[in-house]
Amino acid sequence: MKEQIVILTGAGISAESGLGTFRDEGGLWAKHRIKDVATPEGFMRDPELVLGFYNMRRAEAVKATPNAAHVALAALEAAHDVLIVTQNVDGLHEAAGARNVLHMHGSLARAMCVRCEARWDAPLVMRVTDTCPECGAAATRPDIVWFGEMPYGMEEIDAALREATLFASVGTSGNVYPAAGFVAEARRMGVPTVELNLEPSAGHSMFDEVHVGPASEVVPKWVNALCRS
Ligand code: BV8
Repeated sequence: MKEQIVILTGAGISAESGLGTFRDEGGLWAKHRIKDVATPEGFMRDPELVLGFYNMRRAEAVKATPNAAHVALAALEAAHDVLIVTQNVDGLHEAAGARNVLHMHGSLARAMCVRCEARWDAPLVMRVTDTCPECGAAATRPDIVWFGEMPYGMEEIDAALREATLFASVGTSGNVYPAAGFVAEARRMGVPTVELNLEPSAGHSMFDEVHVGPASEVVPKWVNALCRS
């Protein structure tokens, strides 16, 4: 049977590709304070610090390669209608061949203008002196959704959840809203829910099924079972 699957992914799916997660031991939020590097206020206070943080992550992301979990989710598109809603700002889902990917928290590959809100492909290294290609203002920033900012695609995500026959959550701690609330929304609409994570997340009890283990192992197994059903 062709499923309509909405798959939320988080930093855990990219961990085995060598990209840091946020809340694991030694994660990004152990080395940087969220309010300094992932809020608009932090950017206004010290744009160089914030651009440096994202330049470092962009340099790592361009060197990373998709792992078996990204590849398996991309393969799922051949057999089912899939929307990958990723909280991640790396491009590993697309690099693995996935076509229907929604970056709800933006992307390291994109930049935007604070003044005119134009968006374009980000240079590898962003500098405070960079100017907007549209309006010329020296007011560029990463096209990343920071805390307190509205995530992208919320209407599209709500519509996809309403049509879904299955909701899966892969590699996320379930700490950050509104993403962390999608499982409750799916349940309210009677959509079956499954979590695939290295360890049960904060919201694991909300899921009908929980597969515990590294994404590169549990995700291909889950995809194979789905494609056999
Ligand atoms: C908004 C930017 C409103 C890019 C990110 C109190 C209650 C409820 C909500 C709030 C509240 N106070 C404030 C809020 C709102 C806030 C929020 O939820 N805060 C939390 C901390 C309480 N949310 C917001 O501000 C959001 N916006 O609410 O806007 C609004 C409304 C109208 C108009 C305007 C505004 C915006 C949130 C987006 C922030 N940006 N990222 C970047 O720098 O990357 S958040 C960042 O953390 C990520 O993007 C991601 O979304 C989030 C969670 O990270 P995870 O992906 O889950 O990673 P984490 O490290 O936490 O977990 C990794 C998991 O992987 C673990 O479970 C681990 O076990 C697992 N794992 C590890 N290795 C593996 C593995 N799994 C499998 N295999 C492995 N190998």
